[in-house]
Amino acid sequence: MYARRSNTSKTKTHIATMFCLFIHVNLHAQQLHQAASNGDLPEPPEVRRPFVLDAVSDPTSGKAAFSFEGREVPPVIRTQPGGTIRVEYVNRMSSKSRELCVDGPCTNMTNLHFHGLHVSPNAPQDDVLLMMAMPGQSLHYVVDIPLDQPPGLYWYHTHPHGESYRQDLDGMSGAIVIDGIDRYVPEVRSMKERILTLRDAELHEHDAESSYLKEQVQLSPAACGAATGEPQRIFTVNGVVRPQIGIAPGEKQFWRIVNASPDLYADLEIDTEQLTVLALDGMPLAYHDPRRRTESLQHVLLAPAGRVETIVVGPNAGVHAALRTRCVDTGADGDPNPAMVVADLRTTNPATSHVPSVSPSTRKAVYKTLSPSLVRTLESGEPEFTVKFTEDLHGFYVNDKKYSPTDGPMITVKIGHYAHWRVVNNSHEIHPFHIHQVHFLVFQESGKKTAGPEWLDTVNIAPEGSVDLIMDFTDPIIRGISVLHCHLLKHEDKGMMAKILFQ
Ligand SMILES: [Cu+2]
Repeated sequence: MYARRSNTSKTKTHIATMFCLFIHVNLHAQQLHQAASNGDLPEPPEVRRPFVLDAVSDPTSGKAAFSFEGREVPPVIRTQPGGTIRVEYVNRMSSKSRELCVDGPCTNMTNLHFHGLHVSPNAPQDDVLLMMAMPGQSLHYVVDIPLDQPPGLYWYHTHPHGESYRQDLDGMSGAIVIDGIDRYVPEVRSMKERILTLRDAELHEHDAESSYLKEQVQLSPAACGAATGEPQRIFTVNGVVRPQIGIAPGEKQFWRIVNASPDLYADLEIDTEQLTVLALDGMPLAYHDPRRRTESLQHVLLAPAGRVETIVVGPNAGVHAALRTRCVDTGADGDPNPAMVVADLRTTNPATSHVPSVSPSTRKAVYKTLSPSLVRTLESGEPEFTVKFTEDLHGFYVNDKKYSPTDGPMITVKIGHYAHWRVVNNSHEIHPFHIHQVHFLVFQESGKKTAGPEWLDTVNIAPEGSVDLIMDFTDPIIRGISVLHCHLLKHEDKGMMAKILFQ
């Protein structure tokens, strides 16, 4: 049962005295500057043309970062179906890292993954296996977006096996918007659009600043699920701890939220309203069902890498509302994932708002409906392939195999069909399953039909649980060698990944 969490008068006092807080860990001087003193959500720069993205080692913290046009602020990449993303990715990181990766000091090799896009896994496109830049080297990406790419929110992040976790935790990620979601839900055309990229601030035990951060986000001290130990992270939004998001009473805004954390789950809700969801993992709900344009949801679980695109209505004047994450039970062997405040909604006058609106598109919507009889046949048949996630003290495994870069493909699939797959979690913690270049329909969780089957590219699997999926292997553009893996990136770095050949 939903219960409002905030005590209004107490929260008001809290906000009045609250000043915007930045963190040293993931903090970059320009972001500090950009957000200035009012705590407003910073708007990241956007890029539509070919651009240069530098990987740098921050001179103060030694942490890895993206640098764009001289500032350590990752841009939002924008294009449309049929467009091309051109990035010259230059590795200017130090060859002597001050940071630790899973196998010792990081080597600072790096590359890019374009998460969720239905594009080629071959160079110079979404290739995370052979495209790799050591410090001093560059990569030239030319990624062709197909005309039938579902318009929505995707993201890019680095994907060097063994070092993904550290780089992603340091903030090497950014949003990608494929324009045209208004073809499915025209009413968003008049709305202000906000892009919220959730990343992490690290907490340290017995540290005054960490205590302060925990207070700022009202980190719930109540026990949360079966995980033990102290919380290690809180969320930031566009690089800021608990920013304020301006919205007028009754105003409708279009929020596009990506969970770019390498290991925190976000179970998002807003105190005062239901979320009017248009898309999950970049996929408009209407893409597979033209009659289903939006869905009203009380809360939405975003595994690491997950996205939600939702209409938010400004609360009445004087009513405080926050965007929060609920506690997520990660299982007995999982990491604590407590409830906290992610951002506050701040009442503004719409006339003073400079946030841009959704740009209208002129093309017609593309739909991809599956016949109910095909779905029934796939669902009732035995799985064509089962992925099993396990872990022990020595590592993390897919089908009892720890990933090695020299491996051949674990599985070959013929392009041109839909396939029933099962992913089984034989461990005592949750794992998010992700496969590159493919969306799948989640129709069964731990043997039970899901209440609302959803098309996703990253799905959570409960401890000792399973999911049954209909994989969309129909698109010839994805031919080549790619990967599937757990999107808790520390698990991926420690072996929970496998190659797949799309043939
Ligand atoms: Cu995992």
